[in-house]
Amino acid sequence: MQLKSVTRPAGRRRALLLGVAVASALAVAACGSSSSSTTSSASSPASSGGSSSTAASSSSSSHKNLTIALVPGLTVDPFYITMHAGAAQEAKALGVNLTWQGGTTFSPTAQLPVVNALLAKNPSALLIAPTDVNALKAPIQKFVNASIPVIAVDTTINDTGLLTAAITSDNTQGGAAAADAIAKLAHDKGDVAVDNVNPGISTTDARAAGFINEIKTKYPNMHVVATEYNNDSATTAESQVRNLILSHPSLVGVFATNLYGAQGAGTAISAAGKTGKVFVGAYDAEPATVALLKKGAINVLVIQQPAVEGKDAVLYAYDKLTGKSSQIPKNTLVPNVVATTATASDPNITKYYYVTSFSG
Ligand code: T6T
Repeated sequence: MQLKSVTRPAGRRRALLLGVAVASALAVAACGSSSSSTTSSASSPASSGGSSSTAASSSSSSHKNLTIALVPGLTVDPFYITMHAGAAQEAKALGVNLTWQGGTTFSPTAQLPVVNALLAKNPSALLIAPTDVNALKAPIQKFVNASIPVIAVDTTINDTGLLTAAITSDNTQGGAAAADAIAKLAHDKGDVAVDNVNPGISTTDARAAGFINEIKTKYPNMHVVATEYNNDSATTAESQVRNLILSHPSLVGVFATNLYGAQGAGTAISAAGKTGKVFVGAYDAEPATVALLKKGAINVLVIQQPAVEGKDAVLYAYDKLTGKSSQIPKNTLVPNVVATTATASDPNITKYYYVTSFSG
């Protein structure tokens, strides 16, 4: 089932079309090309369509000196690998250079040295998935002070005034969708728990809040009995969910807010023989989580469109660097796609599954 999407402003349509190109070029349909993004703008978005397209085709050779740096939350996560693929496709189409550097764990400790080293290289623009809403503010401020525009992609920081734009999935909606799906399977009653990453991550915090709020406001006979933090570790998530099963006999559902939590929660449910008894709603579609979805150890997967996010981020950076700032939406919300065990092999769903490698 694909969730409601809203058409982009006319000036963004070229990005949408490029999304199609990314999906075909990768032959994996990772980017959810047919969906569009909702955008809102602090300045006014372009009212006349196609100007980026014209600029891209006429100027691709004259912008070879532009280097856009993409710093993911971590480099080994299929979500960010798929984002890289979308960004690289867009950079190629626009004739700009794209660099990709990051840590191998999702933490400010791993990300800060990468970001600080990048500043010395003076890229034309920085695209970043900040690993913490506060810890990345000071380094991002340094880029802004050096007149290097910064676009947040996926996660963001608290001080959004520093950013040229922010692109993310509809995280609140994704959490609420998981809550509704679990409630339906559990006949609107019982205890549920959240397995989150770490406090201070904008995306996963919003997903957890969306889930908890939906349960509290719509399901009076359901109760959120615990929130655990797994530090982006599937192994930790697995042992947390095993413990939740033991300590909460009325547990009917677990919401895992990202890919590693999903792997851990699904594995725990399967190992404990709780498939079909404790329902799992979770985020992100890569081979391990899709396998768990297919066998019913995960019941619902909220799938994002990271290639679309990466592509949009490169386009907005290009617009900023080529004098088209008025075309850039301040906030872009990319819709989710929700998969269930029943739809896991449907081509309309599988085209959104993430890639696990990209060497662009
Ligand atoms: O869920 C994605 C991303 O959106 C989130 O910000 C961090 O975790 C992932 O990368 C999945 O591991």
